[in-house]
Amino acid sequence: MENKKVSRRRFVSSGGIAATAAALASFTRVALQATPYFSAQRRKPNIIVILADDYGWGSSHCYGAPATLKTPNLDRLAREGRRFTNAYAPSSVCSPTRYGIMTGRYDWRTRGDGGGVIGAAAPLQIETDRLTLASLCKGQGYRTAAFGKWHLGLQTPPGTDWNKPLTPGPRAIGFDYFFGIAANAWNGPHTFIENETLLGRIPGEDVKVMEDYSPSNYTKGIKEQYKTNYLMEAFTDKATDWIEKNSSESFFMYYAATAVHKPHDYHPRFTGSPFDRYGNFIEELDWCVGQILEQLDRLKLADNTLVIFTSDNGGVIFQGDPEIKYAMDAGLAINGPLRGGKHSEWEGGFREPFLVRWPGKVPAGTVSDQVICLTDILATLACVLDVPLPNGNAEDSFNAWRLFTEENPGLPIRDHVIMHAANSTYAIRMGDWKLVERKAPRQNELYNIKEDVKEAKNIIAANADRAAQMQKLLSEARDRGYTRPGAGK
Ligand SMILES: [Ca+2]
Repeated sequence: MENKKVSRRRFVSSGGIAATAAALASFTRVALQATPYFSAQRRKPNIIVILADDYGWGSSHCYGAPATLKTPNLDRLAREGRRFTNAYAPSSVCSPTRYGIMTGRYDWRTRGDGGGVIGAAAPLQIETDRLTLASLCKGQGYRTAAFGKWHLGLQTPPGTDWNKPLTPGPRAIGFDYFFGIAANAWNGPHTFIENETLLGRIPGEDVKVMEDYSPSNYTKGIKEQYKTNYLMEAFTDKATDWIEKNSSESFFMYYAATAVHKPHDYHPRFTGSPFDRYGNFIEELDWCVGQILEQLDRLKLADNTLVIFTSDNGGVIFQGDPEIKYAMDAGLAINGPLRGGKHSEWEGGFREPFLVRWPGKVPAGTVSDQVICLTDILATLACVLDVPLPNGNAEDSFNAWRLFTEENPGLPIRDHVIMHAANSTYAIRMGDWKLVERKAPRQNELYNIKEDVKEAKNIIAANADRAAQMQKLLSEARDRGYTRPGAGK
């Protein structure tokens, strides 16, 4: 491995608040990355990554939501594992973050500065020769599957022809099996996809999405559109069945929920949340997480399974959506105390709930304030599997294994994280500071987000040197093509 071995003892002894503060102040010091200490494990662990959609930092009880919002299963993950408070999505919208999670690389390195989501019929966004979470695990003999919302594109440019096999897709980047939908619930073709096959087609008829991918569209050539209220249940049934059928081998499962992205269409048995439809949908998401955890319990797999729960971007706080407005008026701070939400360049767009559970490995009931990025999952799993990361891959992925497992916080694993908003604004966090890069004629902004979590006070004038240093690092990181040391080709 390229990373120098550092003993667990040394990390523990170097931990503590003073060491962390000194490291943050110095900007550039980053701890050497650890190698796994369980390589004698009898069987490699199962790995489950659960990705919620548009699920805000403050939208579960374990992240400060009122107890009247019922999230017992997410709370259970926090109680039995570690809760991160400074986990960042690389983008404040869907597809770019999904690319980042899957590849450990910032999406703008491949797609440019556009920043927005891809269309529902976009071609596959991930290069098929690139290391992904799935291909990493598959390469180690894992069974691999993806369930739920894909939204990473299917087929090749110029985009998806629904009348042809849907390849390349998930199975071209390392998944053995896929069951889910192409993009958002309202997007055509309004029917499930299994592997490369669009299900429910009318024989002899062409499939045609009518027409503009808006909430009112529909699809010709399929027998019956799926009912959006039952999507989450369908994904969960398939996922829990798959776990059972594949539990004789180590497995990797990526479960991408459609909750709590609109439409807020939940199973009718979820009723009565004081936050109305939005709250009911959150409670269904929580229930689905619980189904997966219960399946692990039933099969006695929980002790050898790493479970990660997070979200692709912050929650929507658009007051023009009456269901969102109702929940907020009823007292739900969707993104906790953070400013802004989905799409934005503010913390509410990027900072995500991030829960990690692995009994016996991840200390139960603990909290980490360390900065991590969702792109770090790939390098961390590579550490878990003891696989060196090849150059030219996982370019923005830092191994967070130490932060998952150590009792003491220790030094940061990364000295900065870059964020990219839907309007193509970049921001960079270093230590407690966040620089928002503005295009002329606007001026850059600097916030101390530890002291000013709401990003209310731009203090760039008094900290011009720091801002210039951060701007330089941001520009260099963009130009260089990678941020993980040694990741260049
Ligand atoms: Ca999303």
